[in-house]
Amino acid sequence: MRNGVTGLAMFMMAAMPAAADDGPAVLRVTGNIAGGPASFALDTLRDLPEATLETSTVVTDGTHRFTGFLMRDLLDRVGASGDHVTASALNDYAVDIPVSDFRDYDVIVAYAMDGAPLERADKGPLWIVYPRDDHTELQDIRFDYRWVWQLSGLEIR
Ligand SMILES: Nc1nc2c(c(=O)[nH]1)N[C@H]1C(S)=C(S)[C@@H](COP(=O)(O)O)O[C@H]1N2
Ligand SMILES: [Mo]
Repeated sequence: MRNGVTGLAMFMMAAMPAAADDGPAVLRVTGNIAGGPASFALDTLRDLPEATLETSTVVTDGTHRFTGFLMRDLLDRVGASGDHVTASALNDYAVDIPVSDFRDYDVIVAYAMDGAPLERADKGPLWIVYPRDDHTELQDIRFDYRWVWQLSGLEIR
């Protein structure tokens, strides 16, 4: 039942542009997705199942608790099919990420750190966060590139 309701909500979420009262669109998903290009407001993304992870990062001191949603949940719910995701940012940074990362690891798209919303000036509003402390192989420059902060676009390819 819960899955049915969530599935319907997510289908509608994918099929419709962000509603005006959900605030401005912060993430655009394009490419090989079932419902066509979609833009999401932060409040809409918060409706995805919440995922948290605690990890250190290469750009902050100590460990932090990140809150967001699993990247694979978003890809599943928009009906993404492809091997790669090009993740792009507000500062025009872009990087190709193999979709296998999101199946092999609980990679999240974070909208909060230590309970506070991520601000644009502080890597937000969305930041791809890998569980780097849980997997030694993720403690590598190859993966550091994929921690896209100020995330604004995903193109499935
Ligand atoms: N939006 C955005 N995300 C980014 C980058 C960037 O320039 N812009 N640099 C990447 C690289 S090369 C690394 S090593 C890590 C840490 O980068 P930083 O030290 O510039 O924060 O973030 C990645 N994510
Ligand atoms: Mo880097």
